[in-house]
Amino acid sequence: MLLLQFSTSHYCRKARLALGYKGISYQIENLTPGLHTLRVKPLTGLSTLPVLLPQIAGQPQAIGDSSQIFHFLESYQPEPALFLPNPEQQNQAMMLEDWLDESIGTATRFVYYQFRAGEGKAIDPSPFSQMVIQVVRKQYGINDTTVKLAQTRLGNALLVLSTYWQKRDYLVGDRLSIADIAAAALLSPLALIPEYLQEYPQIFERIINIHQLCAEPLPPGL
Ligand SMILES: N[C@@H](CCC(=O)N[C@@H](CS)C(=O)NCC(=O)O)C(=O)O
Repeated sequence: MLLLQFSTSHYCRKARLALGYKGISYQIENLTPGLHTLRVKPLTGLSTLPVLLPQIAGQPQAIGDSSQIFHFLESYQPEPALFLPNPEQQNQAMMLEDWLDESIGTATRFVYYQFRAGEGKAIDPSPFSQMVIQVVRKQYGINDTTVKLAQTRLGNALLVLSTYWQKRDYLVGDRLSIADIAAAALLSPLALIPEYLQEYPQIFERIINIHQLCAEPLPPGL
């Protein structure tokens, strides 16, 4: 299998965690932001990464969107399972995954790129990196006002998730699910921001633990 990705994307990390959890071997092709659409749009009709190319006879040519990649992987190789056997719990895990994808992953992006353009500029002050950051900020409408809203949304989410993860090891049910993997991936960029690292140590402990369960190298900052 081949995973088309941006090396730093938290949604691509989400796909890698699932592949790693299932122990599926795969290769990676890192694409250049902007130019990536030329490669990706004809394959999926989308402009986003990750995209998985199974490269297996009888399987789809390309799967776009990390949630669809989860579904494909689960049907392609059911064990170890990403989906929970109890239908009610699986619905809950799917709802959490969707909330993490559509709301929290976006909020993380806003807060992260604000940090990288300001206090965290020293992480990579090169003109190329700063140009990419400015392009991303423009593309997604990242500014002081939208960042403030994202910070509030993220603060609420981190409180809820740390309460869940403090009560038990997994967000839903008694084993790892798509909800845990989505949370571990989509919150991971916050590990570079000292305030989040200090305020929510238990969140980052779980992120580390889930990366270990999925045999995925830890995100920068951890
Ligand atoms: N819902 C999508 C979101 C993926 C996403 O937002 N990917 C970003 C990178 S983090 C992307 O490809 N952005 C480039 C673009 O939109 O052109 C998923 O889960 O795969």
